Amino acid sequence: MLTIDLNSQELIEKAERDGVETMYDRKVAMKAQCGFGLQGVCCRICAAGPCRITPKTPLGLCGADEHVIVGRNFARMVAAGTAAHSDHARGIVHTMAIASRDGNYTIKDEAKLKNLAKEWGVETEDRDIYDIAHEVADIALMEFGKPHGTLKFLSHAPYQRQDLWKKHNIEPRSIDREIVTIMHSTHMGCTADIDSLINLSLRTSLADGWGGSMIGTIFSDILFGTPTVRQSEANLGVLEDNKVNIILHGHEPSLSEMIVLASEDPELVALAKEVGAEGINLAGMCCTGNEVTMRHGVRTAGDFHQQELAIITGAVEAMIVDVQCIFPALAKVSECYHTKFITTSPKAKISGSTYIEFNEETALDDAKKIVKEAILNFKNRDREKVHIPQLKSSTTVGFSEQAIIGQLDRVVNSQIDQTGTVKPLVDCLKSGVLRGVVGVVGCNNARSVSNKAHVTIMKELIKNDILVVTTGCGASAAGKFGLLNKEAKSMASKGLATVCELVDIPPVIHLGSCVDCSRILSVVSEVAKYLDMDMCDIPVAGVAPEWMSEKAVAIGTYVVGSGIDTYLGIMPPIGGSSKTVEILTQTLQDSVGATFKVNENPEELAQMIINDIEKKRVHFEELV
Ligand code: XCC
Ligand code: SF4
Repeated sequence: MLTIDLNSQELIEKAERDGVETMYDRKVAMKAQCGFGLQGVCCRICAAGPCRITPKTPLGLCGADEHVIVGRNFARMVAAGTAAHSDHARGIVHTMAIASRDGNYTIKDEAKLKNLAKEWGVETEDRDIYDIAHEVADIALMEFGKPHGTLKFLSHAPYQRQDLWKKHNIEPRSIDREIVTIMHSTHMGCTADIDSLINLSLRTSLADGWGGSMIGTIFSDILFGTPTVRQSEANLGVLEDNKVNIILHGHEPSLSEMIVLASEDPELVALAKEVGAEGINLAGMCCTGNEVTMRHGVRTAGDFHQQELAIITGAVEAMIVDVQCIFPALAKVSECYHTKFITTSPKAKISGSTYIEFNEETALDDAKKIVKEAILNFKNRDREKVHIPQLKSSTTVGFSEQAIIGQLDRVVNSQIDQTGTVKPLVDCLKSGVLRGVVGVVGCNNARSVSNKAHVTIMKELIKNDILVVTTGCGASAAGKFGLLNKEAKSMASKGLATVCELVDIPPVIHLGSCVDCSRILSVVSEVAKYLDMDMCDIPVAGVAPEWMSEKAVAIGTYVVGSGIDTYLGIMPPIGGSSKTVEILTQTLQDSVGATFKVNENPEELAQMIINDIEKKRVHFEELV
């Protein structure tokens, strides 16, 4: 089986009939993957190589052994992932720096901005909110390259965690600097010590979680609004036969927010009617999909593995992308249908696409131009080629940290006078009604069956009184399979189902896009601080059942660096170095209080998590 998603199965068959190649065909054609690559023991860092480690050639030409080679490759994955999240965040901060009262971008969450301004010592009294915004943005931009000190958001962690980071010299300085340090240290002839390579990886990844990603989340909330709870739907069944279908794919909300605005423009709506459509239907994909469903209820078309399939429905007028997780293959697939594949970012130009550059300065005009392209393409839709699969599920989305606390307040503020805290969540954890909270996040990976591990693991966890929070393509999977629906509490065990009933939440909570994994850090940190514990003492865990991207490696590493055990359903390319495996899966327990655990069998992985949460509870219950 290739995927457990029935819509996907239908469209894979349609692709075959249409003679269109997809990732699933390439997966079959690729057959065996490179063993050296899988083990991480191929080094291409200098042009004397590639050097590949085998029993007969245990050293590269420079004498680097398998630990050095694997460690350097791992560190570079962390650096690339951190760069991607953080450069996305930088874009958002630059956008905030040009926000203005009568411009395209305004400040939507003034309270959050003022809180941050106060935290950073920016004057707020009697000041125009936009002056505050610009000063705060300037300070944030310095976080990327400031010459002195460490990252400001480290102070959001419990003091025990901050002390630990200091003790192990993994407090990130500025974001870009950590990335550069890894690129330098992994250059030919630099760091050749596996412990140091892992330490560098930890420090850089923490610059992602408590730096780039956290800035991305907080600044997006300030600019575009902190998500609130709302209803939506997920899966390719959200595409509509009689409307102009536009898919928003990629990551940065600065583009998608403008497309949402443009799609409501009366002139463009009228134009859509003129060309014979009933209106404009936006649908999201990957993390952009998560951003717009969280803030606007825009329905989710699908996840990473459905990007080609969406076009294969024959019903998509435009696939609009910015950066990250975009298959170059979309150019070729869209040629087989009428779909316009529109790239917009100078950071991700793709040959064969229609490039319409999106500039923050001219954002709304650019967005209108893009939406217009889509509308004008409606007439080219070939009715013969259209097949929209029917399945979709209803979802409840929009759980920012504030929305979660708001939801908790609604239930308990009648009993206690202390609102605005995580106390109810803490009480549920203390009493054991909830055994723990687990973040199930990340991509789809062609090495496994699409969505199977996500769905299996989420279902197992909620059957065992474990509340699941989710982001990224994991969240899309949850949405598609009905797990983000409040009715899904019927799949949960008694304790969790009661909590869901009382707090009026689904058993799997959608926290947003992948940069929003920082929301998970924030919630766990608040719980820990409430209890005066470190984050590693709380019965929580992170899981990336089907991860594939370098960004996921950065996330997994900062989650471990934050004291939260991380479970992977796909083995990272480290198997060729026993020392790397040992450090990541065992030794880190002594330094950061958490490790990675890997099992490619989803049922077994779920059981491991459940057992480990119970073990963590023993220690936790002693402490509370
Ligand atoms: Fe990409 Fe963010 Fe992975 Fe999905 S989950 S495949 S990284 S879109 Ni982030
Ligand atoms: Fe080979 Fe060393 Fe060059 Fe890597 S850095 S390619 S191991 S010589």
